Amino acid sequence: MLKKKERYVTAVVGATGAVGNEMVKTLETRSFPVERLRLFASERSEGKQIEFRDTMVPVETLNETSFEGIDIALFSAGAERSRIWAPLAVRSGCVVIDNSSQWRMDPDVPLIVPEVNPHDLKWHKGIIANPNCSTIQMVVVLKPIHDVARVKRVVVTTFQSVSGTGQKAMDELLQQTTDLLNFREITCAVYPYQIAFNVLPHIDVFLENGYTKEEMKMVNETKKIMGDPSIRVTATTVRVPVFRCHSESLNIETEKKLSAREVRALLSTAPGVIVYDAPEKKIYPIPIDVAGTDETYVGRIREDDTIENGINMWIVADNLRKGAALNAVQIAEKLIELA
Ligand code: NAP
Ligand code: 12T
Repeated sequence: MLKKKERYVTAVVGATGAVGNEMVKTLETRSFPVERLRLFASERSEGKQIEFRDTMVPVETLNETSFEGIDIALFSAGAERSRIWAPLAVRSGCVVIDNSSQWRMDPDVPLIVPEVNPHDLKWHKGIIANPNCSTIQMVVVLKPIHDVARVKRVVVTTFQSVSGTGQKAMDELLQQTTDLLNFREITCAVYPYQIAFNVLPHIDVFLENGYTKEEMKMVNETKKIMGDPSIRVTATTVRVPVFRCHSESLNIETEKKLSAREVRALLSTAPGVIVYDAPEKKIYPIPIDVAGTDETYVGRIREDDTIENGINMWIVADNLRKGAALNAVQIAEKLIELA
């Protein structure tokens, strides 16, 4: 329960990681009302400092008293750390916005995308979950369509960048690429196979049903965020040798018929969405253009005439921003608005 204040003592847990680093930048660029910034990471980062608003902030390690006096903590240090430390932070009077998969499907934890279900913030009990990156960009686009035409089923295939896995995966893609171009042997540590010049139909771990955990996050999180368990989603999630931005091919079946033109009009006024769709001018979203932006870009909007009411589209968003850091900061901004 956040109390209204002028400024908030704000923490980033996992501040040295790919997402945490983006969180610090996002707090700065959005002029978030930070009273004091506290940064946490593992013992490996002891002694490090990170720049925030022209000052160097030391990186601390976590202990039982770390969260005393902190109003808002953005967690991005893995599910295990969130499982252990988020409840403790809440007991210290802190509101936790958690980027890991630990609490997302917990019925006591709201799973929030501010453009889609800000109303669910009302029932939080201290922890608020940030959805999976691939799910966030998809629901931002599905919501306005669902509101007018009811989405019955979605078939999604993702093309996910390595930054989704973290800093080590970005290093691995760069290292493998330079090694291959210099005729050197490569090593695989983060991914099971070479990721440079390759494509892997495997994100997160495989489950009993033959799907990956990433695919099932898209299925289950979409229903929870949209507040409609009847929406059927089937996903194939694929890792591609791209540093930043996830792309997705969506096939959407609606109850009510929508033309491609109507979908284009609908999405062009939707919050957080930019329609970038003029195939005759070779205009469609691509990761290198979308990297560093805040919106979900939509192109290739066209009717699927193999089913009654079907639409195909291609969407791209920056997974470290809207897929992670930005969405978390937007949740914090909404909380402040409601405080
Ligand atoms: P990353 O680059 O590997 O960074 C991990 C961060 O966690 C680092 O700051 C690391 O600190 C810290 N950490 C590790 N062990 C710790 C410990 N014992 N105590 C405190 N801090 C510890 O990974 P990332 O890509 O930023 O992802 C981090 C988290 O965000 C994961 O939970 C991931 O699932 C989640 N995530 C969510 C989305 C999403 O879909 N919304 C997208 C990407 C990631 P050191 O530098 O000291 O090791
Ligand atoms: N394995 O937060 O590897 O559920 O791209 C996000 C991204 C888990 C998550 C990835 C992952 C998550 C990845």
